[in-house]
Amino acid sequence: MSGEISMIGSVILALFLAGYLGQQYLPPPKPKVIGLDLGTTFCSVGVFQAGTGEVEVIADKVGRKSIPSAVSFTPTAVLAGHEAVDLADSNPQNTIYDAKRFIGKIFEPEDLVQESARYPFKVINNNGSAEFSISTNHTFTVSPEFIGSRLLLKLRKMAEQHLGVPIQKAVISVPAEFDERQRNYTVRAANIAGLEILRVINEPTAAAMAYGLHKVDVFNVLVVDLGGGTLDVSLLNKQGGMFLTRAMAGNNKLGGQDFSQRLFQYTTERIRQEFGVSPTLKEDIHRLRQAVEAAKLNLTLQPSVIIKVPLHLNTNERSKTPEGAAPASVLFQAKITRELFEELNEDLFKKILAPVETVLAEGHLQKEDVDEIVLVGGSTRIPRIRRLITEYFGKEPNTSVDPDLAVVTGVAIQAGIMGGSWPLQVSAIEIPNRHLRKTNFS
Ligand SMILES: *[C@@H]1O[C@H](CO)[C@@H](O)[C@H](O)[C@H]1NC(C)=O
Ligand SMILES: *[C@@H]1O[C@H](CO)[C@@H](O)[C@H](O)[C@H]1NC(C)=O
Ligand SMILES: *[C@@H]1O[C@H](CO)[C@@H](O)[C@H](O)[C@H]1NC(C)=O
Ligand SMILES: *[C@@H]1O[C@H](CO)[C@@H](O)[C@H](O)[C@H]1NC(C)=O
Ligand SMILES: CC(=O)N[C@H]1CO[C@H](CO)[C@@H](O)[C@@H]1O
Repeated sequence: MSGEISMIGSVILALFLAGYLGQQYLPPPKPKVIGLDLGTTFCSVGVFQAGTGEVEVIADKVGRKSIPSAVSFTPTAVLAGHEAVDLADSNPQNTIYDAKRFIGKIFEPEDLVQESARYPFKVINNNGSAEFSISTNHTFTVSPEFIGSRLLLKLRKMAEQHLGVPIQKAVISVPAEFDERQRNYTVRAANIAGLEILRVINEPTAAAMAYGLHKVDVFNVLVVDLGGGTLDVSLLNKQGGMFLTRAMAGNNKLGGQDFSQRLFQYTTERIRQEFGVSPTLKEDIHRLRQAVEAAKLNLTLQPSVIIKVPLHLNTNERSKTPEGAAPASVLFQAKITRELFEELNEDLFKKILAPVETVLAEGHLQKEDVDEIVLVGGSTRIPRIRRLITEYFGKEPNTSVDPDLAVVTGVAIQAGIMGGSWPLQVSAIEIPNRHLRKTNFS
């Protein structure tokens, strides 16, 4: 009898030991909370991997770490991300982008009319809120938060596929200037996508966290976010583990598009000088714009690029020939140096400093008081812009994290904290600042 008991005891002990050892060697638990960056033009999802202690930004099947913030409606499907962009040309009225500019916002009727004039899709006014009118085989309206939900659902699916577990919880970022209503509607978008939002954090705070600034001894952090179309500058104060947004300023008409436009104007002028006419065919202009965009990106890494674009120009002699004559095919070639690109944009680049000075003045700080400068947004890759900021502050900004993924990286760290897979001492909390207003230069 006692032998039996001791045998049972040994079995229990063995099981206990096996469990203990197993726990030591078992893979770390899968992340349960995802971090979401619902951007105006691109969205991303990331997770904090407890095993490696690193953030993983989740890629799609072809390795792309962000999806365009576009949703397209067809009679049979609702597509989000790249699939939606593929339809933008053939289905422009039913392909919605920039929905974040409308989410949770109450508009004056005339402002909404002005906003909607910029888009190929129909924006309608529902008692001050924007809605989008869709016409497939029937006509209906959708809200900005519904558009957001389709993007978030896509990101959730990407995460579930990658992690192999269902996901129901998330942390999401919003612009610091979002008011309570805009935050609520962003949360609603996530709820429609079947996600519970554990915390909403400001994008600049997330960017600061991507650099681990919640863990180190810094006090004043300046975040410069320069994207495709807008500049946002935020001054953060860190007290203990808490971030407070002290001041915000920006320019909602300054970004990468404007820098490309300057180069585009320069190349069309060169074409006019060389061939006597400017390109007018839609396809020519499209090809030239693509070449200019590629050149802009290349000039970040290389001192010069050669632009080569085949064009079909209606040159002077040709326009006198009888109707039906094909336009002349020419090859436009030009060498573009980084110096030229910088000269073309110097006045625009300098505009970045105005909101920087404003937030410093509003925060009653000298530029020497700024402990760390964080750069976010694709346009902060431009070497001249980095130099401008370095020279202004007399110190290097923090740039080691991909500026397009800094926000999602920080949100994923916060998601890791909320999911409990992060050592306890570092929990970043944000103090809401309800009285803050953003100064806009534009
Ligand atoms: C639209 O087309 C889809 C697919 O062909 C069909 O399922 C749906 O019932 C149609 N809706 C209307 C209102 O005709
Ligand atoms: C329209 O909005 C106002 C406030 O924004 C609200 O008081 C009113 O009830 C709304 N009307 C309808 C029909 O929803
Ligand atoms: C936002 O949501 C909270 C919680 O649901 C609610 O108490 C608050 O009134 C909402 N605020 C606005 C402006 O919609
Ligand atoms: C940009 O650089 C890549 C390789 O670095 C090259 O393949 C591409 O042709 C370049 N584009 C232009 C417009 O020069
Ligand atoms: C220029 C630079 O890299 N500065 C700082 C970036 O952020 C880290 C904190 O994680 C600092 O230690 C670096 O010095």
